[in-house]
Amino acid sequence: MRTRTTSLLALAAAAAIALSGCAASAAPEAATQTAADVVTIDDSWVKSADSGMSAAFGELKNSGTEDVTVVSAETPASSMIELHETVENDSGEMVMQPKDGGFVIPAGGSFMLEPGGNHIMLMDVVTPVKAGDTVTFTLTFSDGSTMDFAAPAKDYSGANESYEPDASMDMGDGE
Ligand SMILES: [Cu+2]
Repeated sequence: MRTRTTSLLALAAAAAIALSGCAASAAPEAATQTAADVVTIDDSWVKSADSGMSAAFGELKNSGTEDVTVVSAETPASSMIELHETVENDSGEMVMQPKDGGFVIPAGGSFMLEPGGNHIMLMDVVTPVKAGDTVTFTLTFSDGSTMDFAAPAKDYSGANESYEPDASMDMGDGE
C-alpha cells in the first residue's frame, strides 16, 4: 500500500509539474505583469487624527491592459482598515460603507479616492497621525500582489460621513 500511494503521489507531482510548465510557456507576456507592476497612486494623503477614524485619499492609476482590483489595505497607523464608498442612504443622507468587491481600477484608467467619495478607511487609529507625518500603506490586489505607498498627513475638517456598516447587508447575501 505504501509503495502504491507513493507512486501515485509521484505521478500527481509529475503531472502538476508538466501542467505548470506548459502553462508558463503558453502564457502571453502581458500575463506575467502583476497588478502591482501597473498601479501607481498620485497625490496620496491621509487625514490627521489622534484616534478613532480617519481616511486616506489619492488617485489610483492603472497603466496595464486589464482592470485590476484592490481587495484590502493595511497601515501601521490603524488596527483595522476598510475600503469604503460614499452613498446616499434611504433618508437622503450621504453615508459610507464597505465597497462591495473592492476598488476596481479600469485598464488604462484611474480610480479616485477623495473626501465624499471612495476612500481607504482607517477604522481605529492606534498611533496619532499628525499633520506633516508620513503614513505608509500596503494595498493588496486580487492577484495577491501588493503595493506600498506613503501618504503625507494633513489637517482636514471634512470627510466626516457617518458610517453605516449595515447598509451593505440590506442588499442581500446571495451566498
Ligand atoms: Cu469610510
